[in-house]
Amino acid sequence: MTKGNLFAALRAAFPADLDQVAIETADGGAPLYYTWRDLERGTAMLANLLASLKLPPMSRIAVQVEKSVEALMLYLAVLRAGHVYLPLNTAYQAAEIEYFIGNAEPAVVVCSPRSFGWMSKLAFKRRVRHVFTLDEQRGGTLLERAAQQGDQHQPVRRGSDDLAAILYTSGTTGRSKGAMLSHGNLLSNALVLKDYWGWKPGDVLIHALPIFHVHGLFVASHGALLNGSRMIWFSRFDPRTVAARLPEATVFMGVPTLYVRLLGEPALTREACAPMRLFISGSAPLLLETFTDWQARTGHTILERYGMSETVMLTSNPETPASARRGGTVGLPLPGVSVRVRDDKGLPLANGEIGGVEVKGPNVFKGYWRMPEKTADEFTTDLWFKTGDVGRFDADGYLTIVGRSKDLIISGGYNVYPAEVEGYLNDIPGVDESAVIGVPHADFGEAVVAVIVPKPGASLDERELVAGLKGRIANFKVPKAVFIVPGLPRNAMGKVQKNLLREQHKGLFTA
Ligand code: MLC
Ligand code: AMP
Repeated sequence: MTKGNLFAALRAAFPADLDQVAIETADGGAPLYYTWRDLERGTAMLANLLASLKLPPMSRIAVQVEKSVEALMLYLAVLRAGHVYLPLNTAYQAAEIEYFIGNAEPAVVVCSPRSFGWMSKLAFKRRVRHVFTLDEQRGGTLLERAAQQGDQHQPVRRGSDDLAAILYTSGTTGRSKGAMLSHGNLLSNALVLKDYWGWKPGDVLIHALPIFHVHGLFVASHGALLNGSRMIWFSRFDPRTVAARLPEATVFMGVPTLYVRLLGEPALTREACAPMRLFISGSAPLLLETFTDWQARTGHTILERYGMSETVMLTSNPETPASARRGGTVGLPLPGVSVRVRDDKGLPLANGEIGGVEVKGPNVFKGYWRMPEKTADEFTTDLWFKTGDVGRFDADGYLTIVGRSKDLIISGGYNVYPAEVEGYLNDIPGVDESAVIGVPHADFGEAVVAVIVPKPGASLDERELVAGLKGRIANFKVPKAVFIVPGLPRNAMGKVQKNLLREQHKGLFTA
């Protein structure tokens, strides 16, 4: 079953009655209803457009567009046509995009019409032959061209090891790495989750996450598609409108920030949540406080699971019984996925002991795009992937993530690598050095904070520093606070003691 094109497996799960509604938009204004037949025809036309371009097999199709049902169809069409999908966060700025295009060498770029000027310039410079546009209102050249194509298309044959998508994840040092995920990686994980989370006939998913990362693109979309389930589709998360639609849904997936914001919504009541079957959280640690507040307020126990771009989902709390879901833990390894905890020397640790989390299984990616050395660094000699997360198992096999060995901040479910932000800060005239840290934040979980040392004689202004970064890097990486200091604390080896800075600033955003 895990053999072959992922699109074909998703298509096989469409309901027999293709005229049922598959996706309903819910952003205010008149809703749009997309039937399963619309998905079938729309993805065929887009796949035919890609086929008409006569691209080499498994070309990369890089996409930076606002969330829309057509953007989801584009993803499915890329799979259907046998090419490789490369989604890009809409927050990324030109300098960040230039790197991805240079590294991935896509054959096609799809961007929003308002980015076409700069995007086409840098794409053509990198010899990308085709740049299309797509906006949230079904406008742009992509759909104009697809409208001229036939609506029948035979999915291209693909093996389970063939690449389906490349997801860029930042590196602890240096540049982002493209995690290569195969059709088999994605399908095996989707099938396991369908079973493990007990997807049922009649389930309805509220889809309110972005579709350029694992959570919204794979876990949520594949889950609904593979179950032939209707989606209520929000192009952006708004707690008020999402809470208003809960009575019509059965499954919701969110990063912890979404749960925190929903708890601030008076319409989130036990009655509103009565038809709901499952609330799933992941991408960042869910505070125990949010877990228990949610239980008290809605009567539902959030199911927390753990995953990453390189491995899709690794562990999950059980769907049934709800009482087996343990707050503060990420649950048990998924069926077919092996997870172990080892110490720095690679020795296995007993339950209760804290060490590096490693994983093996059909979900684990094929390596980093054109970076064999980096790939080798991230695997043990016996070929387990080192997640960079630190955790412990308890006696019942539940995993708790207690920290990260990678210097990573997760803010509202987005990853920020301090080294990357420090690099941009250090390039600003007058900056001698900088230390970027994550501190607790009531809404985003963690917030990015920068501590900066000016060059002798230079005068720096916090607001100008922030303004200088905006437009150069994605907004979620821009520090929420900046401190200018005469020097950074260092240990005897000369290493910056970020733990002291974290301690000093830990109360900034939690009051
Ligand atoms: C927006 N901002 C953020 C931010 N999102 N800053 C830090 N962290 C974030 N996550 C910026 C905005 O640009 C704005 O800046 C200011 O913060 C306030 O924005 P907002 O209006 O409050 O943000 P909003 O647009 O509502 O977005 C918040 C959010 C969004 C939580 C809805 O960040 C989001 O959708 N997060 C989900 C991310 C996700 O899907 N992760 C899954 C990764 S997959 P300014 O300067 O304009 O004021 C993965 C694997 C796995 O990790 O296990 O799933
Ligand atoms: P990404 O590279 O964007 O896929 O982010 C993956 C990282 O998110 C993991 O390595 C973890 O550090 C973190 N993560 C995902 N889910 C959880 C969770 N439930 N609890 C704690 N951390 C998580």
